[in-house]
Formats: sequence, C-alpha cells, structure tokens
Amino acid sequence: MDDQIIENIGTLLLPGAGPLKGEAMKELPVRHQAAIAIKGEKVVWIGSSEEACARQARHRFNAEGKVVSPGLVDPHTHLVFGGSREEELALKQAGTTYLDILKSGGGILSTVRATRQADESSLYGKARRFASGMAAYGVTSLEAKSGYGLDEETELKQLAVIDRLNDEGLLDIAATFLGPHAIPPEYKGREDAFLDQMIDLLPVIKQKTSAVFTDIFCETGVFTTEQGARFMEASLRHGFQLKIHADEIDPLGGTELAVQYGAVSADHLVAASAESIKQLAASETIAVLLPGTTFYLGKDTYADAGKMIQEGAAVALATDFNPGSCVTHNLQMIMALAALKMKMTPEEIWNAVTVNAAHAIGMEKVAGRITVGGQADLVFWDIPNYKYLPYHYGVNHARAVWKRGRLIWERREADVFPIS
Ligand code: IZC
Ligand code: ZN
Repeated sequence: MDDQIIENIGTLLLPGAGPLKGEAMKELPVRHQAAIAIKGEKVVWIGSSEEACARQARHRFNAEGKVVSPGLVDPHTHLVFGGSREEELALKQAGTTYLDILKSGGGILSTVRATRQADESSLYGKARRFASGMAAYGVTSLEAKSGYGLDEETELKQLAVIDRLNDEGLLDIAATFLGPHAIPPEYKGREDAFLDQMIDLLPVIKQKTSAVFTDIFCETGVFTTEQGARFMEASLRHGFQLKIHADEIDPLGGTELAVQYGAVSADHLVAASAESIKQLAASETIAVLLPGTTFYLGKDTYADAGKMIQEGAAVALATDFNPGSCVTHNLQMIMALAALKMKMTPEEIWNAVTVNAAHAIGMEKVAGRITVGGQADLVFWDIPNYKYLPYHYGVNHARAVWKRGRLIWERREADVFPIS
C-alpha cells in the first residue's frame, strides 16, 4: 500500500537525466493526466491518473488538473548575512558603481561588518526566514555561501548556520566556503597574505563544517585569476569541489579557469569571451547564470545564454540572493528575467532551475527531477501550462510545495480573499 497518491495532475514536468547540454535543454518531457505514488520520502510510482485508481493508498490528493514540477533548485545564494544595504540604493541611483561602492569600504565590506557583529542565533533566525521564503516560491534545494566573515570565526559562524538549517531538514542545502569574497580592510594592500589565510583555513573548514564547495570572487579590484588558480589548487588538495564567481563585470578569464580546474560550476559569465564559452561547452562545468543581478545592477548586457546553449553548454539559473547586487529570493522572478532578458525558452528555463541546477550543486541524485526511487520534492503550480510561469512575472504562482513527501508550504486563500 502506498502512503500517498497524488492524482489528476494536469501536466507533470519530467526533466530528463542531466546535465542537459545545448540542444538537450530544449526538451522538456511532460505527462498529462498523470499520478504519482509516494512511500515515505520517495516517489515509488509514476503513471496515469486512471491507473492510479487501482492502487491502494493511505491518503489520496487531487491535484485538480494543475501543473506539477520537481522542487526548484537555487544553485547560487548568499543566504546568511547580517544587516542590509538599502542606503546604497541612493548611491547607485546617483551613478556610483557596484565596484566603486566596494572600493570605498561599502558593499560586501558593509555586510562583513554587520555579519561579524551578529551572533549566530540572530543570523540563523534571519537566514531561516529567507529560506522559508524561498520554499514558498517553490525551492526545495539550494546552495548557500559563506563569505561575509573573511576571518575564521565569522566564516565558521556562517557555515554553522548553513549546517544547522540543512540539519533541520526543511530544505537540502549545499554549503560553500567563499572566504576569498573581498579583501578585508585589515589586509588592504596585502591581498596575497589574505588569500594565504583563507587557504590555511581550508583544513579547518573541512574538519568543522559540511562545506563541499569553495568559491572565489575573481573580479577587478577583488581577486585576480592567478589568485583564483592558487585558491582552486589548494581547494582541490583539501578535497573540496570548485565554484567560481567568473567574468561578471570584467572579462578576466575566470571561465577558462573554471574549465581548467574542472569546477562544478562557473557563475555569472556576463563578460565571458566567445572562446571561453566554447571551452565551457566542451567541459563538464555548468554555467550558472544570474540575470537578477544584471537587472539589479541596472546593466543592459546580460549573459549570452543563447550562445552558451547553441555551443552546447549546460545552463542553470539562480537568484544570487544577497543584500547588495540581487536582493530577491524569488526564483520565479529569475525565470521571468531569463525569458525576457536572455530570451531563454520556457523549456530551457524549467530545465535550468531543476535538473541542471541540481547538477550545479552536486545534488543530481536527490533533486531536480521526479523519478521512481527519487525524493518526493514537488511543486503544485496555479498555472494553466508550464509556459505561463515566465510570462506572468513578479508574482508567486506556487500553490503548494512538498519536500520529501511532506507538505512544507501552502497558499492560504484567506490571505487573498479574506472571509468576513
Ligand atoms: O554582497 O555584494 N557579487 N558578491 C559578488 C556579491 C555580489 C554579494 C554582495
Ligand atoms: Zn554571488
């Protein structure tokens, strides 16, 4: 006997086995009038709604003809931070750039000050609220980075928060150590000495946290690609897998570096050269694109998703949720921006926030697809068909979200039409 059967699913989205590269991203298999059976945390059967009638279950749910997808995966977030940076909005409006704000001691460094000051429980409470907010938008797995400590104590504090959230089990979270995120004031002019500190921290991070990835911000005025290479080599030596903030603002060559060191993902890639996109397409590295950041920074040029897909790369999408360059944890908004600003097709977009996003954080065995034997992470959508989601933007189309076979969020109609 099944624990639960979900029947009368209008359209069930069944992304194929990934990573989906190039043309393969244009395929999004679906099944109409479908049903799913769940035992414990797992999907045990996928079939037609008609066949489901013959199966016994403790509980039966009617999906009312809705679209059901795998739980979404957000593969790039800076979830844990103290403070906020709304004061910088006026500077941005007056024309000060993101890198200039950072150079004058604001930006990331402002969040570093607030995060160093915050105690672990307040960071935890805040990150937990954001994580629940993400779940409400359909996210059931994500990646979260440190990088607002730039010292041992605070980096460990941030990673402890991520581990605690992950252990709590609401969402699956892959942790990333982003020690080289900026140069702290106490190391100004001694960038290599700071990087040495972060490299010395690697065995401590390995021992005390469950971080699987390291990441580095290679950008003008932050870290060079030579420093990136040094950090990546050290990370590999200590058993970490690699991520990189690459070619976001200036084309420094971070994309090539990602390919050279076999990074699991290269993220941003707005300024990636045509040659580096070719290299990326021929590699196993996933391109994680963050159009919300380009939008929030007020830029006109977006990462060239079309070219990446045409060349054969595997593209994923993420929020980049952080308090400075992309202040939204709404992955559906990113899906709309991918359509409107990067001209990605609905099929490419759904694949980019499910199967390919799961690959980008090493969670392909547990997330991003609906398979027999796989985790029952599901989103019930209030949309007539899957193409509708990126079209009707800026609102939450999720109706219910299930994690490991359990309802974790549901829209309350009373919030919309109060019953008097
Ligand atoms: O806090 O500004 N780009 N890191 C690199 C960020 C954005 C986060 C931030
Ligand atoms: Zn980032």
